Amino acid sequence: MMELKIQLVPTGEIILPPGKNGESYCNCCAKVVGSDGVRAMMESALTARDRVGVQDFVLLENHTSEVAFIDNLRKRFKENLIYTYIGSVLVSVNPYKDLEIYTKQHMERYRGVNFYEVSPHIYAVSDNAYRSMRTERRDQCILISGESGAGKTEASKKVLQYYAVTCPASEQVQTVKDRLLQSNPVLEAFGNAKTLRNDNSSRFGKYMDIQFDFKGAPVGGHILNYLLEKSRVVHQSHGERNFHIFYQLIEGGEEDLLRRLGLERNAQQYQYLVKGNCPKVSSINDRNDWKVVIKALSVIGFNDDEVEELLNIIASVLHLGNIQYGSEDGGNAYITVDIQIKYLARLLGVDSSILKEALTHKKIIAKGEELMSPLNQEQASSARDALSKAIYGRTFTWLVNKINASLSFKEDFFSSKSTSVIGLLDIYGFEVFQNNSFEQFCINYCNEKLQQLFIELTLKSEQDEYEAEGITWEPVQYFNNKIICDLVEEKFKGIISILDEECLRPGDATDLTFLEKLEGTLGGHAHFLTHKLADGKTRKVMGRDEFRLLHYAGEVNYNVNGFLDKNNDLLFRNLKEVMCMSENKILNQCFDREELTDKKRPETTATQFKNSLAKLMEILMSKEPSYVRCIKPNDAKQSGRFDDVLIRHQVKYLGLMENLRVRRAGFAYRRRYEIFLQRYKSLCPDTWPNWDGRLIDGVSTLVRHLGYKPEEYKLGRTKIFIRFPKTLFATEDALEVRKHSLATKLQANWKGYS
Ligand code: AD9
Ligand code: MG
Repeated sequence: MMELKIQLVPTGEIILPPGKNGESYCNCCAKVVGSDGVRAMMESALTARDRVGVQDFVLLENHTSEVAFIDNLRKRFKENLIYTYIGSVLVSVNPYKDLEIYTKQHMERYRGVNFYEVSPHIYAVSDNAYRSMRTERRDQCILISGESGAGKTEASKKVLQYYAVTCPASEQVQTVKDRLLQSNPVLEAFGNAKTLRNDNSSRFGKYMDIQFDFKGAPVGGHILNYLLEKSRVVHQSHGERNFHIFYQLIEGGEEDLLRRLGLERNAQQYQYLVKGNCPKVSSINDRNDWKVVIKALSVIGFNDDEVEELLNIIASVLHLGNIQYGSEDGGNAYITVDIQIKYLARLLGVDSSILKEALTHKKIIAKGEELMSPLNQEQASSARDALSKAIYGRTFTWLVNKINASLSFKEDFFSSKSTSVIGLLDIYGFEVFQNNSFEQFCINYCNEKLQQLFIELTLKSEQDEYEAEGITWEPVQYFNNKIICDLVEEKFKGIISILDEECLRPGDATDLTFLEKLEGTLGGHAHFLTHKLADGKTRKVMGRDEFRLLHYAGEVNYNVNGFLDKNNDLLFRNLKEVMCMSENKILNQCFDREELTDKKRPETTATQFKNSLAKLMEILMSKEPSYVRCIKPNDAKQSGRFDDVLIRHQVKYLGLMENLRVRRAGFAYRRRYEIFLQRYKSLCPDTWPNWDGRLIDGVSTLVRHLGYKPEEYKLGRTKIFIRFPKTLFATEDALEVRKHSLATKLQANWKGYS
């Protein structure tokens, strides 16, 4: 006889294979040992665990080791187990292939089931947030972060799908669900594009509230959008594309439609689509996507006229891009060919001669008189591009508003009131390119803010929990990136303030004077560098038109060219006037006449963004957060490739090791009394089959029976806190052994009958 000890992943991810008959028996379960029997069974269990790793990092034996952390992530990734927890935080590694883990059966498996009782999944996070919202009546939010291409947008879609499938639905609710789901392809068509990092990169930030009624049915939604990367409309870097909708229209639009819009079925014909030299992407089927988008627009409630006007605008942007300027002898710009003007006048419903003049002149008001001052070729081109960006950007905002109107909760439509919300945040991820500009600066600043929120909320909530449960705790040291947020956003001294100051300064302000000001004010800051070294020498690796920020996620060099223009985001007055006259109903709503009489200077782009982020932080702080931390496994967008260096970098900057340390610093595991008792009560004769007394007393009796030492656990007000994973492992082992022994007895009895 021999004693065997089985180590299993808690939650029973491993299913033991049946053993065969043999000569000797295990003393704990009377099962066969010696031949293939129990030994094979044990080995299989052990190797399975060794193969798939632990499903919660807090259970790692060596929890301070980054190597062990990445090892665990790799093991699981190789087994297509892309999800792992750090406590309640979900870590997700992009598989870059379709896995069979998002079926309706999978959804059912997670529905109403406790977080730790099933293997980690985005559905578990979704379900947990949903149940917390319902039982605790508290608004929730799911914050999805990670760098570009890590899988945030996909994760947010999975959450939405989960609610659409699992939440109760009446006919009206079904309409809301359909609209919620269909808002995605529409917003992606207009707001996503192929970048070097991601073939479907979100070029705008999105926060979506899903509203639920008291029965837990989704009854409405609301989207907040953040800073669309408008510059992409007129320019793309090599290997990148413009927004998907342009290619979808050209590839998928019916012949009649293209004829009416004056478009050819060839993206190479359009200046705004050729800059990146990348009209086709193997992972994208523009023609199919076009069908999906048109159908989605109708589900959301767009009527035919609205779709027509929307497409007129998209086609107009392409025509605008093809307007070519020549230079007259005096240097004034003129439009070489009139064909685009003709189309534009028709599609936008504007007067062609007024439009033509507005595209070559600037209106100046001097001493109360209006003067038309001619533009040179370069000025005219940038005025044209500014118009294209304004038209596209405002149409995008209109689109979001229109979707919001269709999703808005209609009280008289439903018999109940909307009670609580779950917010979903999917925002552009941290980005570093060869050449980084104003857009990357804003995107990365946004990621700094989200990281700060993560730090504050995870540490704070941990602390709050100990406090609420009356447990003392040792705080853990962590890098607080507030210093970088301040560097960007502080009043007077921050980068945005300095940029605004240069934008407002009349006269000779340029991108380079802005850089000089930055150097003057911020030189010496621990997270800011330029080519100038403190001893007056030059840092060779940096250009004279760059500054470098040492972000929490890594170093990024920003080229200042275009910062002032992009921040000012100016559109000449006469172009605005033409748009206000447009007969296109969408543009009519986008360009308001009041804007022409408003004397106040509009807020700069960066300041608007800063303020909208501050509001977003307030919204998120008011809700109970769940976190999904997405990791990109390689830069080649390939399945099966796990690039250690790239992943180590992400683990570092996402603060996952710190997160784990915090989670482990006090107690590795915590469970509510009722759940703990329910799971393990069979291990103690006093608590099995039922415990009649107070829950805390039942748990206390149980753990004393199991031999827990006082230093191994603490009893809070509603939960047991277990300090070391090995304690929980041992309990899980005992449970497995008991299940195993029961099964063997049953089998023996059954054999006796047969
Ligand atoms: V960005 O910051 O918007 O540039 P995301 O949103 O983090 O980025 P996205 O969700 O778009 O990345 O994922 C990139 C691609 O990875 C997707 O287009 C899919 O092809 C692939 N992906 C991501 N997650 C999954 C998944 N769970 N299963 C299969 C996935 N493929
Ligand atoms: Mg995305």
